[in-house]
Amino acid sequence: MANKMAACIFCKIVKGEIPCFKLFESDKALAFLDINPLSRGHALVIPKIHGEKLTDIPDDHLSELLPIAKKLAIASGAKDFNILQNNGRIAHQEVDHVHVHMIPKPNEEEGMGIRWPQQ
Ligand code: DGP
Repeated sequence: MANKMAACIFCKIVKGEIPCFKLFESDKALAFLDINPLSRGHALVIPKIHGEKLTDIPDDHLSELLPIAKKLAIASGAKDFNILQNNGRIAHQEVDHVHVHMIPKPNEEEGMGIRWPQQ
C-alpha cells in the first residue's frame, strides 16, 4: 500500500507535489479540474486518503464527495451535467485513486456557461 501511495498521481496532488487547478478543499476531500477535460469545467473530486476503488474508502470519507460534486455543478453554471465514478480497468478507471467526475454539459441555447477561467 505504501508503494502504491508513493506512486499515486492523486496522492501527489493532495500533498502538493503535482500542481492542480484547485476548486474546493476540506479536511477529507479535494476537488480540481481534470487535466484531460471532456468539457469545459470537467472536475474531479477525490478523498484525500488513498484507496483504489469505492469499496476501499470508508463511508465517512466517501460521503463528502457527492455533495462537493453537487456544489461544483452549481458553481459551474451548467444546467446539465454528468456525475461519473469508474472502478477497475473494464469500467474505464485509469487513475487508481477513487475519484468522482463532474462533467458539465453544454447548454444548447446559451453555449457553455462555465464561470471558471481556465481550460
Ligand atoms: P478515470 O478514467 O475515471 O480513471 O479518470 C481519470 C481522470 O484523471 C482523467 O479524466 C484524467 C485525469 N487525470 C489524470 N492525471 C491527472 C493529473 O495529473 N492531473 C489532473 N488534474 N487530472 C489528471
